[in-house]
Amino acid sequence: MSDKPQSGTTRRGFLAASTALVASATAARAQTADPLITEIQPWAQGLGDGVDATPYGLPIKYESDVVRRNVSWLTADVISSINFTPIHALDGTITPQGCAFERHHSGAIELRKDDYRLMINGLVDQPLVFTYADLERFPRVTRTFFLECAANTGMEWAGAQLNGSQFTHGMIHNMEYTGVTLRTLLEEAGVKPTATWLYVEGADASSNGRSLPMEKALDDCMIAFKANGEALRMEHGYPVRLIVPGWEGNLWIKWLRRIEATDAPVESREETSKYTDTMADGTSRKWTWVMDAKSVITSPSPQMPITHGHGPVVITGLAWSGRGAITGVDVSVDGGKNWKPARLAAPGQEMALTRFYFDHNWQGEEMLLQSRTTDSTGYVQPTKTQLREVRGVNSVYHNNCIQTWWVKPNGEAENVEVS
Ligand SMILES: Nc1nc2c(c(=O)[nH]1)N[C@H]1C(S)=C(S)[C@@H](COP(=O)(O)O)O[C@H]1N2
Ligand SMILES: [Mo]
Repeated sequence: MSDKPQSGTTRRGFLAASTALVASATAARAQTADPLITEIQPWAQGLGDGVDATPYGLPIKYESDVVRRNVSWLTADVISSINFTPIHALDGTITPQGCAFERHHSGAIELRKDDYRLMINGLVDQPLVFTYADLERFPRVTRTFFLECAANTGMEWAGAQLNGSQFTHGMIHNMEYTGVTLRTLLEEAGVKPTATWLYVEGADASSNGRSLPMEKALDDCMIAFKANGEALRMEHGYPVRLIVPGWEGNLWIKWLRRIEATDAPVESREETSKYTDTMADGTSRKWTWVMDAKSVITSPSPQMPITHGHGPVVITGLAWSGRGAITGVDVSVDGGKNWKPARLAAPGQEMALTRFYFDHNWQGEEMLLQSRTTDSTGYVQPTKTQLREVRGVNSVYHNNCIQTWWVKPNGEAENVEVS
């Protein structure tokens, strides 16, 4: 990053002018007399913890605010509820399991590997029951995917509502999954040609039973038993969950217990009525499984104000598409009037989160920060106005519109809408 002062301003002059702000105008300090450098600090005057202090490490106490949070008024209780990933405070693309959002219909259950069974029945040559140990013996794959709840950003349809990217966009996580392809197991059972659908359900009381088209099941679905290299956490479906890349989270059955091959969707057993999209004309559409391209600036944002004063600021965020890979992200600092391309931290991966960075020189002016992504199908993320023209304001699910953060001269940010 450039260390040069803005043209027309000397560094010294600029520093003097920005007395209200704590930090310097550049990304590094000129002072070498800092006591944190010149004096021996307490942590260098004794010994640290031994290697056995924490057999399984947790984040250091100074990071204790980087946690999942829920919004108490959103659901009646915490059993059938949802919380949010602290995406505002994370970087990179992998979501640590310990702060990856949870959505349960009847609570998270404790299921031992020894008690785990997965049944495949219905239109198959041979109904089968797999133990956990059986699953470990099939050829294995490892792939990274995002999971987004269809309700993510759902509170924002009628107006800017929640103050923080954690709450507006945090019903998402992105993990590296290890397991077996669903195709491998379906072939093992010998799925009949007449089987065009699967009915998939979990071992929890809600079962979260869902119908899944066979085409998708054979294409890229997985049965996962590891996430980010370790066992799934209880809240994410330990010991085994279904992975449905690019499709809405409710199909990703946790504590997966049964897969029934059928020749039609099993509507009567589903909560289909819950997962429909209200349109502007009052009609509803259902089975909108794919998550369209979407992006959000995670910092600066309401929970991540600019506290370091004028000068270089790293604007960063996440982009994803259920239809393919992210090919680009543009950032606007003026509410969508002008756009400039952001840097992708790495080339977009299919159906996985992509991190973007936009290096900006901020001189304390108000900003209306927006990001707009494009995916490999050529689809461009819509504005809120464009989305409302089609979907109205009475929807809950599938809100993938461009988000605006208003950054004020003092560095604080607020969730707003621009017309
Ligand atoms: N068995 C079971 N699977 C389930 C659910 C559930 O309540 N029970 N909730 C679904 C919904 S609506 C979502 S968004 C995702 C959330 O996954 P997570 O808790 O790992 O974030 O799990 C899905 N799978
Ligand atoms: Mo969901």
